[in-house]
Amino acid sequence: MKLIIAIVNDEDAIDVIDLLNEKGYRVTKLATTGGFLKSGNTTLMIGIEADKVDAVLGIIEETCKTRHQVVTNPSPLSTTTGVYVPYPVDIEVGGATIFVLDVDNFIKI
Ligand code: 2BA
Repeated sequence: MKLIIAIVNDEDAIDVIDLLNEKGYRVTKLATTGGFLKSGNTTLMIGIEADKVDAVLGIIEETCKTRHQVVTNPSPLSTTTGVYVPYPVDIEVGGATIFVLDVDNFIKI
């Protein structure tokens, strides 16, 4: 048994969940927040048999798209005055960040 933990963009979450459900995979959706951007993303937990991992990763890959996001960081204008001005930085947010964990016990009561 494996547990896939996939952090995906909010905008892709519904599509990937729908597709996973259509193919018979069960999913738990968590509303999460990225530590760097401090903005919302979605974490999916998917428990599956080991031989289904590649199929699930394929569905995530085909659904979740990489995006560019511009964040505004404060930049020191002068170290002596301590004045900060914002400047835009382009960052690439991945289609999905995925952890595949081994699960020893899967219990349903
Ligand atoms: P955030 O932490 O909000 O990060 C969003 C994007 O900001 C990252 O995209 C990366 O491009 C950039 N970024 C993050 N930390 C950075 C840093 N210290 N310096 C410069 N740029 C940085 P992704 O790497 O695709 O990550 C998307 C989201 O996946 C992250 O949102 C976080 O919620 C999660 N994540 C990524 N790697 C993780 C890890 N190793 N452990 C736990 N969560 C992770």
